[in-house]
Amino acid sequence: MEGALPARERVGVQDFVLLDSFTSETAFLDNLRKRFREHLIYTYIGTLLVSVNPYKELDIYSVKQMELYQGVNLFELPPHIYAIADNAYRVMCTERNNHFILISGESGAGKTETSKKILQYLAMTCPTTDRLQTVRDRLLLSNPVLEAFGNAKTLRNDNSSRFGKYMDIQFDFKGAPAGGHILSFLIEKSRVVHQNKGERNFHIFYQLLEGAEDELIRWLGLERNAQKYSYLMQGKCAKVSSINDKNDWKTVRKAFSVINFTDADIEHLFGIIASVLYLGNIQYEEDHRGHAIITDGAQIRWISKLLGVPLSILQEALTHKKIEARSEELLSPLNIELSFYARDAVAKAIYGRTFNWLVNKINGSLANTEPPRKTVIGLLDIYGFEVFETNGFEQFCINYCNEKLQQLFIEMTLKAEQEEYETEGIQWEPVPYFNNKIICDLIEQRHKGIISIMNEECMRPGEATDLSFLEKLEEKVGDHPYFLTRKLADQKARKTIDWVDFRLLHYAGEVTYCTIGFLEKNNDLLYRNLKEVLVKSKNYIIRDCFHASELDNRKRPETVTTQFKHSLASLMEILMSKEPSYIRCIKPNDAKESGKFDDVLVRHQVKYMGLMEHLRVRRAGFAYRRKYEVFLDRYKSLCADTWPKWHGPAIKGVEILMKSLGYKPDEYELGRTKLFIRFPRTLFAIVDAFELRKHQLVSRIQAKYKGC
Ligand code: AD9
Ligand code: MG
Repeated sequence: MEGALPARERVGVQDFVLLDSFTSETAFLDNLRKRFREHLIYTYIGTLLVSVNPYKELDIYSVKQMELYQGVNLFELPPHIYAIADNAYRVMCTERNNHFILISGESGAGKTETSKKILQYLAMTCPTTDRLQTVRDRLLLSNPVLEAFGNAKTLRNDNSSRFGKYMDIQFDFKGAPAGGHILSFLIEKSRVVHQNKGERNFHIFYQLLEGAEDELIRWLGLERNAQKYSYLMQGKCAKVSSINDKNDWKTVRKAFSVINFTDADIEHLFGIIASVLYLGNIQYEEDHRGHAIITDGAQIRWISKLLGVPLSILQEALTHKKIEARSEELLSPLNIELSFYARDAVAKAIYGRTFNWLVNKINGSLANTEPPRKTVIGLLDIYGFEVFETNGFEQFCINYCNEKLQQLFIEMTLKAEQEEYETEGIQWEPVPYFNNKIICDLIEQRHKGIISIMNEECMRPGEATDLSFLEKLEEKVGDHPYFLTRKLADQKARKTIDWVDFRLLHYAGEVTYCTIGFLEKNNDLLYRNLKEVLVKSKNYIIRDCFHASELDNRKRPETVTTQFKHSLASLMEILMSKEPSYIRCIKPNDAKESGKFDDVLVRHQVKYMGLMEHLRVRRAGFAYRRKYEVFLDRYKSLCADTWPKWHGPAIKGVEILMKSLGYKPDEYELGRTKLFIRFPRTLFAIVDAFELRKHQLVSRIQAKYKGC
């Protein structure tokens, strides 16, 4: 616990609400820096937790620490993610409602680490039985598997999540983890065939080559040297000092057995992974007519074996395209460029769909077979906002996703909170804030947004190009204050944008996107004859992933951004129906160095995350609110006048109850339908004692009956 003044000067305050000059950004930053220097990486703003990535192992995640935070009121111990997790868990158990923990921050800020530690905390501290132990292990071990297949080294983060993940941990009525469910969002498939300099493909490829048993490597016909595989060497950095692929392979292998993967599953799964590597090594040459032919048959023979598809048909599909002319189907030979396109498209498609298969398989092993009475804690860990020297379609999707989460945060905290004070008739001085809805609309609005414009261009195959898309953008959203292209920049005498680029002013900063590849990636087409080959594959994972129904030409598949937009919209709905906790992760420097606190970088994040505004609302507002009836029902036993039943109006009963609990009039407000408490610490302390007494009583009764 932090002591009096000298300590406060050294280590700052553990809740920003307690800062003397709480409106000053500099004071906020000073406090964060002071604490960071003392390895105190967590600080509250009320019930929101701010976390600064230490970039080094701290001794604050031990089992002892976990025990310390168990069942303890949020404000009694130094701020910690365990306190947030424990609080969500306890409220879930006592109020029987669903929760989610939103972990946000830019790439490398520490979201994935945080989400893993929270899962560990919940798995370790919740009650369990032998049967549930398996569920617990599966929940924990789903992480290394998904990270192996869905994370990669980028310039921002050596273990960057390249997919979005929302995981529900389901609890039974006793509060024991009884199952789970994972939703994954848009994996960055393009990484399979291309990586920028200094980046890697997904971890699993390197883990397989480094760590797999000789027998498996031989069966797959692979060589251990990553340099041999074109898809692994685009970024020229197969080895990363912070990553131990060999050890990680062992973890993944163990996880597979716990998640109930059979030997056949493993063979088929790695048959696909190896096929991707072979695809990347396929080279073409031109025959005398300018048609592509495959240079060396070795790779394709392996693919044919591992995917269980006839060699000749596969060969044909990788060098031809099927065209439907009237009622006839014709095979038209491809040139070299289009053959490479077809090759990469298969590699991306089989990897992307295998990833989804993996998520489904894990979900199968986490499925809860208990009766339905259960509550959940959802953990959201997505790819963070990112900016590189060149930003493409992938960054556009990732940053759009981050805009949506920022919007959710604003909606559920700043906006909803202030609106509630107004509707409840509580005296309130509005706190202004930047609402990024305007940027979300620019991207996703029907008919007028960037996604709609992109989709329209995708409907004009053969005519539309990335440049015509850019022109349409200029025409339709050119005058939007958060959008800029060179043409428009020229008019404003700013020429820093290239002619193929457009720029968005995101909530987290400006990003210049290069339009090259946007339409192709949005369409995500796979030639029909390639699909036909895959549908007939003897590899059952591939067969599960490619259905014959896709061959029906009349059905136009949804574009990638449309699917993404819909899945984000349903995620928002899922989250909005639950009680939130927030963890805002901050990246202290761009060099991934421990102990370095870059003031400019941190200040920027504090600003764009709306932390100052959040602090202002928290400081002036009320941390706790409940409908009178709910509050009374829950706490009536704490006061003789309201127990066992209160007969008058609920508001009156609450007033009496609050007085009897020793609350002063300025510590709470009575709204139209709800009670608002500024700092509910006293209440929590009393309730904790009350819960403990209740728990002891129940245990005693149970013990008594057990003895009968
Ligand atoms: V991205 O959006 O997926 O690119 P994240 O998930 O925000 O990003 P991640 O959790 O992967 O970042 O953290 C990046 C690295 O910072 C980790 O690999 C660790 O080396 C380091 N890190 C993050 N949090 C902690 C921590 N609490 N303690 C020690 C940490 N190291
Ligand atoms: Mg991550």
